[in-house]
Amino acid sequence: MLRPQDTATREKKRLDGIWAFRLDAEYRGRARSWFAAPLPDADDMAVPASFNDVSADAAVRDYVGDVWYQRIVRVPRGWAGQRVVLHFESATHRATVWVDDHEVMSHEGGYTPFEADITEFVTPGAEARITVCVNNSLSFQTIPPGTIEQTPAGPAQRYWHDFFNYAGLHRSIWLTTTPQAHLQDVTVVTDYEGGTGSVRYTVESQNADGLEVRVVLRDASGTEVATGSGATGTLTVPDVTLWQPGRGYLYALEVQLVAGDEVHDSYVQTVGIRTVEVRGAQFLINGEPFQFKGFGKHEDIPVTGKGHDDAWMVHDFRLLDWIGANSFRTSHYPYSEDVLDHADRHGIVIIDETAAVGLNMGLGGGIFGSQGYTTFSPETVNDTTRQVHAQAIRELVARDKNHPSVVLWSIANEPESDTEGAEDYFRPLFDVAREADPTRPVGFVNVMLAPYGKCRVSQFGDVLMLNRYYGWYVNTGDLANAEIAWRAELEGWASENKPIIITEYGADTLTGLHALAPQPWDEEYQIAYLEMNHRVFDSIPAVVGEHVWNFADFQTTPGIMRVDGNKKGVFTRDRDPKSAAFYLRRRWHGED
Ligand code: BDP
Repeated sequence: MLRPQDTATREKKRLDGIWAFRLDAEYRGRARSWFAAPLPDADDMAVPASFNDVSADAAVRDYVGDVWYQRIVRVPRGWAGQRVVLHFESATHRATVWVDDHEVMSHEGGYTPFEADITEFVTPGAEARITVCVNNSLSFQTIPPGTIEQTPAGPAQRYWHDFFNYAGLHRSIWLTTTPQAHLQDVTVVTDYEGGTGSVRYTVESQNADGLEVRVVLRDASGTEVATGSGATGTLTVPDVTLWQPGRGYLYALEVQLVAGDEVHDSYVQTVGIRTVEVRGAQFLINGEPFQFKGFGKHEDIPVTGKGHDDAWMVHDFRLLDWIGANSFRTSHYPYSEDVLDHADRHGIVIIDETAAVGLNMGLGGGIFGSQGYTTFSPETVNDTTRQVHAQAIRELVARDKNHPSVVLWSIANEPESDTEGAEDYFRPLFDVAREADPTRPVGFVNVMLAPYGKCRVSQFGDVLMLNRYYGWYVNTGDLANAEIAWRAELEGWASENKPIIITEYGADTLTGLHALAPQPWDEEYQIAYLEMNHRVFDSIPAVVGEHVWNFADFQTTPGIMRVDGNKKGVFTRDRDPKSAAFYLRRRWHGED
């Protein structure tokens, strides 16, 4: 699938704005064909946004079930003869879409795009009614998983991930055209030898019998540097300028479907020429050891929730630059494609993660409410879940394979990984990822419940990604013992001769809380905690990365361990710096 684009042969129209919206707690909409007429008793809702916090009603915030969105769109009259496509960048967690009375598509999974050819259902120049039924419930067969429990007060959604289950239409929706004969997909793989780069490309097209593929590669100034023809080929780029961390140099590959001089379709794929390789305990980008400095992030902002917002995105990247970060992980789901494009342009390195988070019934148990479930079993996370998970991996790779910023796939965050069930579940999923993309390393994020010597899944990864909270969830407030225990565990992992990225370490911190004797939750403790971790990392060469948890405070489900959300941010939810931000800035800019 190609992201909508304006080119010489394609047009797009953004459908963001105010849509009609309503809840459907009794699941009546389908039976009553709400798609067939103006949505009854509708309210206004902003798109893109999570619907939860836009409303002033707690019942909307915590709502679980079907919600409906609808709007009228006029199809541009100039689109006659074109193929008209309706494209959703995402719908969380699943959606069914109608154009007037016709059901045109359904999609499972909240963070990847989907589209349908709706040419036969629309008339250029005329209006069409677009209706979307979005459902946000989670079950053991969804990614991420959850379950709806029957409680005395009624059904209640439970899930095991530590961020609020924001839902709705989080990203742009497009009405877009392609010619009838059109390009369908482009894949690029880059390499270089000395000063000469290479771009191997593969193009898929449809209804293109008798047409040929022609490609032109231009550098950032627009100068043509290579041309080619045929659906696959390799372009040679003399005097290559590499895409590098901190310097997101991009070429543009124009792909055309042609008959002689006549251009039938045209699409522009940006290309960053770089290599990624794991060698021993090193993570190499362009043959140079790369040290990840940055954060686990979230798509999470006030009011809009997980809705994409350009201003907040640009601001976040400025803050990354200010603090000296060179990378982040898309914890715990695929982020907006705008974020990946921005990272490509700015040379920010990304660990790209699926939404497989919370496959672990061991977390949040104990006195905080024993889960009473077995993680991997026929009744819980099972073969069907694994198929959904495999599809999520394939869709992530299909969407993000051409982004030079993406250097590593993370197929899950903190799943149970110390059992036979976990080993059986994950082994084939690593194969799925490698088959989808043989060019990038693959890993998963290990949880502290499966420490060195106990984990049965890390054997499959090219890289070890560890989340550890010594000095926070264990050895709470006791940094001296935390340091001893942490170093001992990490030395064990280092013996595996794989690169280690610490994908999470962090301490909840209430901005404005200070103390002479640092204690958990105050700003001084956050700094002391980070300093302790850094002493450990700096003493172990196999540690090639540190991603603090989290870039900013974020919303979660309520709980006695959360105060208006998770407070492990180095910035507040409004992006004000905590004291730790200045400490990290010194470390990451090499001033300490
Ligand atoms: C880890 C999770 C992350 C949580 C974090 C925390 O990967 O999503 O938010 O811990 O507890 O378990 O702050």
